[in-house]
Amino acid sequence: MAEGVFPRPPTAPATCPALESPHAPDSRHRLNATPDLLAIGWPLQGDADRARMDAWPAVIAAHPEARIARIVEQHRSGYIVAESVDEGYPAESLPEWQRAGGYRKGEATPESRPAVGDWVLVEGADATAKIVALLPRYSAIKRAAAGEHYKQQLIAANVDTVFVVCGLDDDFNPRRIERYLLLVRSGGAEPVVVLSKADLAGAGRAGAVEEAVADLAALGLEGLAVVPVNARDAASVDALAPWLHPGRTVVLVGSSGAGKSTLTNSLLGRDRMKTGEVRGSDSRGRHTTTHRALVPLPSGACLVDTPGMRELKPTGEEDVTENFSDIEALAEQCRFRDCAHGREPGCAVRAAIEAGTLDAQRVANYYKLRDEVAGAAATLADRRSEQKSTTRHPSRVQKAGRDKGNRDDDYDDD
Ligand SMILES: Nc1nc2c(ncn2[C@@H]2O[C@H](COP(=O)(O)OP(=O)(O)OP(=O)(O)O)[C@@H](O)[C@H]2O)c(=O)[nH]1
Ligand SMILES: [Mg+2]
Ligand SMILES: [Zn+2]
Repeated sequence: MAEGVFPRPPTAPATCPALESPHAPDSRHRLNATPDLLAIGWPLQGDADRARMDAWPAVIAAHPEARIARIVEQHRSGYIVAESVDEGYPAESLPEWQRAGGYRKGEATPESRPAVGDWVLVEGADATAKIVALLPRYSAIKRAAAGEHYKQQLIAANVDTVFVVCGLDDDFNPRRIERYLLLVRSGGAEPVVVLSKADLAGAGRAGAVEEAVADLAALGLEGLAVVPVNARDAASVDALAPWLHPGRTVVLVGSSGAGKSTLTNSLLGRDRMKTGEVRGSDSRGRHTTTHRALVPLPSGACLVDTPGMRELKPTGEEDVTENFSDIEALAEQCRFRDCAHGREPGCAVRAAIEAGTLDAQRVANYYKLRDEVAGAAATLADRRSEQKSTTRHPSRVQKAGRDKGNRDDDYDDD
């Protein structure tokens, strides 16, 4: 558990002022934020925020006794929620969220259970604090969980921006970054590539940072921000300020050892998250961070630190073409509509590769990702139809619930 914040259950369950007048003529009135909620990332009241909170008043009105809180930590054993910067406490979740999540009838799918960043309604205080509802989320960063069975894993909810952290030591790999961007974009958040360890790039060789930035520019992703930093240096991480305004939530993703927790500490101005040395031989991290945690920053933004993950399997809901629109545009110019860009005459994709204007590896990555997404989409469709048709098997479901409790999914896979 993170130092200095938890647990301190609210002794007097102060009703959130936003909920004080459940019969106000305009139910939107109850979405007015308190300073406490604003400090943990409550969306500011701009029109865009209002629109994405459209469905909230109805849920809030259905629980007049409840207080608004945010999930700030997610452990295998359960959730920590907070109602302000310094109040975090364990809260019991709904029984259906405590059962092993799956796609059998009657089970809550993993992605329908709360994750760090979710806004929830809580009733009761101290040991009786209980999450009673989940406010519909406006963005969700997810992947298919590692492992042989199809399962979605929610990395964080209600985030505006995802910092894809990639170390400029042996960690740097444009193909892997491309994968991250696919998952981030389909989750409804803006990706920013943060190239950490800029001070170590190319073992100090001049121009190494610029080369990495150029490699990413070659991905052809218009408007993609790429920010090289030394995560240990507060002045250097200032370059991330444009994404760290009040009311905004940012999640850090990247492999173990990339510097996510180091960055968190530098932005926070103190060492709250534990960090760990990487292996000298291959720069791999040691999975120092083991749970996701939301940290309010002095800038007013919230940052979610996560455990490292290397493998990123698509869930099947991604739109691959959106991320490779340049290749799609070329393919439209091929002579044959069903051109496989192999030996067909008049292939515009192959011509571009031969002319050196398109990277062959990137094309290969595109088709690989497209096939993976298609495979995952087929499995997802199967699971969803199974969930509709199979009858529940009570003994199995109960056993799973007893054994696993409020388990979280596998975090790490590299
Ligand atoms: N020189 C240098 N070292 C860095 C930088 N960022 C991180 N490190 C070091 O890299 C190691 C790993 O950093 P962490 O912040 O623990 O990495 P992490 O991404 O949180 O790793 P996990 O929690 O395992 O996922 C630590 O020894 C950091 O001091 C950087 O920009 N420059
Ligand atoms: Mg960490
Ligand atoms: Zn072709």
